[in-house]
Formats: sequence, C-alpha cells, structure tokens
Amino acid sequence: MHFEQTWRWFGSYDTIPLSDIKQTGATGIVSALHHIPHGEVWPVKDIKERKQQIEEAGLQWSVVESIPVHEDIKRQTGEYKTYIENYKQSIRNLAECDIHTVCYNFMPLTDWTRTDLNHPLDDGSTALRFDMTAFAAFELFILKRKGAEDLYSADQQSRAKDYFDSLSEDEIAELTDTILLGLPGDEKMTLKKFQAQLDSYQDIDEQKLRSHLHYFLEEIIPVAEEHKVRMAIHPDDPPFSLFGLPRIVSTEEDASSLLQAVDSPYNGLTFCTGSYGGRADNDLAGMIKRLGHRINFIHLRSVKRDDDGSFQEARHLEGDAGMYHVMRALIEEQERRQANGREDLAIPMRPDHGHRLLDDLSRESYPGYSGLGRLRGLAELRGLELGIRGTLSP
Ligand code: DNO
Repeated sequence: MHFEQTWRWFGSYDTIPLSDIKQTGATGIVSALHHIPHGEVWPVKDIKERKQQIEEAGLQWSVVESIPVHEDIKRQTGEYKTYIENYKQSIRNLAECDIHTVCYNFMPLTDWTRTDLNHPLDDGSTALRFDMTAFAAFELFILKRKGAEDLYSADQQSRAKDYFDSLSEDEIAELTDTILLGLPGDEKMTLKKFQAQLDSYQDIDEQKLRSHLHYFLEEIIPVAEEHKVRMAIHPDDPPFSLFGLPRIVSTEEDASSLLQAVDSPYNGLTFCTGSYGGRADNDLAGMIKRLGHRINFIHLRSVKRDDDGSFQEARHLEGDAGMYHVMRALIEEQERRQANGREDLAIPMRPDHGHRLLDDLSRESYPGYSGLGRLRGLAELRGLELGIRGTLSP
C-alpha cells in the first residue's frame, strides 16, 4: 500500500493540463472551486462538473484544497453563522459527490506569504523565499503599519531601511504584489484595503481566534463525521505571526490542542512539512509519531531556514525537513493504521511546491506550482517511499 500520489490543479486558472498531470504518475487531483465566492455554498452541479472533467482525464478528485473559511467566521462578526451553515452544506454536497477529504486553513487574512517568488539558485532554477529583512521593509516603510516598529530590533529596522532604500519603484510594487498575492481567482489586494482588513482584527488575539476555531470545529465536525468527510487543517505558512495578526496553527502544541478540542478522526491535520518546517522547534518526524493518527492529508516539501526567521524553499529531499525521517515516520503511521484495521490507509500525499526549472522558466504557472519542479519532487519522494518500504518489508 502506497500513499495516494496527488497533484494540485487550479482548474481553468491552471496552465498545466490534466493530460500532462496524468503523465506525472499522480492518480489523485487536489482541487477547489475557486470561482465560488468565499462563504457561499459549493453547488452540487459545479462539484459534479469539475469531478467529471477530472475523471475524463483518467484521474480522480481526491482532495478539496480548500474550502476557504470566510473572515467573518474567523472574527465571529457579521454573517458568520450563515457562513458556517453554508460550510456544512458544502461538506454535505461534496460527500454526495463522493469526495471525502477537505483541506482548509484558519489564517487571518493572508494565506501563505513569501517575499520573493523567483529567487535565483546557483543552477539557474528559481525558488520561493521569505526574507525577514524584505518583509520588515514592507511592513515598516511600504505599508507603514502602526506598531510594526515594536516587533523589530533597532538592528533589524536599520537593515530593513537600507534594503528599502535600495529598491526602485518597480521593485517596491513587485514586493507589495508578492506579499499580498492571493489565490487564483481572488480579487487583487491593495495596500489600503489590506490595512482596513488588518484593522478589523484589532481586537482579536490568539486566545480569541482559538476559541473561534474551536467553535467552528464544534459546528462542522459532527456534519463531517456524519458524511464521512475527513477535515484536514493546514498549518500557518510561515508558522509565526505576521502583521501582528494572531496565528494558532503553527506548532505541535497548537495542532494537538485543536485536535483535542473536538476528538474525532474527522477533525484532522494536513501535515505540511514545508509550513511546520519553517520553525526549528517543530520536530517533524516526532510530530508524525505523536499526531500521525490524525493526519488526513500530507504535503511534502522542505525549507532551508536562516537564523533570522528567513527561509527558502529547498529541493524536496534537501533543506531542513529531514525528509528521510519524515517519510519513514509516515510509513510507520500507515503500518500502524493497517495493524489497527483502519480504512484510511492510502493517505493522500502531494509534492508541495517545486522550483522553476527547465521549461518551467519559460512557462507561466501559479507561484510554487510549476510542472517540472513538482514532477521532480514527486519522483524523488516516490523513490524515497519505495526505498524505505523495501527496507522495512523485504
Ligand atoms: C500554498 C498552499 C496553501 C494551502 C492553504 C490550505 O501553497 O499550501 O495555500 O492551500 O493554506 O487552506
């Protein structure tokens, strides 16, 4: 039994056709209905259409990534009760179409954040990077967020100033777009809109956000359980607070607390090694050993961390993730499931992100979701899995 090899596909926003994905050897597709506004019900008709399109290519829609959680739910303002009811209905509708794994996140405002989408590597390929100095320069001198200076030492502030002074107008615009980048189909974010949204979180600290997450879970997990839909919360990326916003899915303690809040196998994790791996105090293999029974979806990726909180996306088997130990712990988790007679053995796994390399460099793709870079990742991970399995059961 192998992990189910999956590939993220952005539907009509994607430049990589399903026929190419088929050739990667992945069998499952990870996709979302990006055209449905946040908070609204995903109609059965739209789900069926997407599913049919995927099946016609000889693949199957294995995981939804993601049904976005409306900001009102995270803040418990406005229409949040309606949006939670809508979320439940989307879960029911997906189950009706036989889709049983849903990834989501609970990060206020920004999903994943980087400062450079085309960081050159020494072999001519490019990687995504989060640079603390560039990020500080954005907060302090471009967004000019009140209170931001309290978060940085004098030394960091002066480095950020030097960096900011070195940027041309175009580079300032590019850094802004990079940090505020949304998902395909999202409306473009401006500095003014972003500041207004930040203000709407003024009264929400970690404790409050956590209680809002628990409330959300108490509401949706019984529905997920009834319809056998495995929910899989994605960690914060990067796994620490940005813009002074609370982040509550960054550490092992965070993950176990939300799992305990509603103790059901349908309340599970997306184990994203690239996101959790942004912190040196997250012991990835140890987390899999301790929380593995609640992993419903796996994202495999590695980052190389610097001491100041910056990090860069590494090749899948390099960087700080320790992918051998991660893969081994995942395989052991799967064997435990088998011994316990569990049905969810083929845990869906996808190679997360990839460098831009070879033909990727001349082909547009959503940042991180290049074709060949991810194919390299998938191929290497598949080989690693096979190799480890071979040594465990000769
Ligand atoms: C980035 C992705 C995230 C992820 C969401 C899940 O590449 O891993 O955008 O899809 O956080 O809700």
